[in-house]
Amino acid sequence: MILMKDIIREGNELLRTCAEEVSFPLAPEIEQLGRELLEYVQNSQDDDLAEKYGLRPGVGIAAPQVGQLHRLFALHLEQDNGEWLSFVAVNPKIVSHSIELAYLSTGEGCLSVDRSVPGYVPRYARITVKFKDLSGNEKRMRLKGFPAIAFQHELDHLNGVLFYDRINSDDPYAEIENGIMIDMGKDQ
Ligand code: NB4
Ligand code: NI
Repeated sequence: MILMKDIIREGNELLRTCAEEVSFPLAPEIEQLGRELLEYVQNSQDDDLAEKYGLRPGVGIAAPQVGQLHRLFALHLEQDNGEWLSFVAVNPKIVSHSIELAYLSTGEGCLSVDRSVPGYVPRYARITVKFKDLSGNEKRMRLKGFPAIAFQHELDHLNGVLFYDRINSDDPYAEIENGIMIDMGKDQ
């Protein structure tokens, strides 16, 4: 299982390197990696397991964060309608997106960034994405709100981008033109 010691932190160049497309059929070690990424986010949201293994909670994690420069990540989050979005995305792509932007009221954090970096992180408000699942099935979905933000945070990791690269360093909480705020309640 993935533990915090396996998660690389900012300063490691791998976090600033573009990851490679994955070829199908998946090599067993890549399939295993995908399963372990999803297992991490599921475990991290289980209070007992998180406590037992000292896991920092997450709704997503990308392969480069465990030093693997392959284009896949896992998401595990509850949507506003109570439905769970829980999958491993291989070779994910944004097919189309809104002009409108969106950002979390609380800003963002990252398992690979051991410090708080305050500020709004503007992202596309609505996206249509496509990716393959671990069995090679093509998936297409439309995302908005928090799921859209989380998907884009993970996709950034595959391109060596960290959330604070998108914060307006002169005025971190400057109003985001044509942007909607996603209320996350208390700080994450
Ligand atoms: C990725 C997220 C940062 C912003 C918003 C949030 C948490 C992460 C980073 C968008 C994607 C990890 C991956 C949380 C969290 C809400 C749901 C359910 C019960 C606790 C859990 C806490 F843990 N970010 N952490 N950061 N990243 N919400 N939640 N809660 O997930 O670096 O690249 O368990
Ligand atoms: Ni991250």
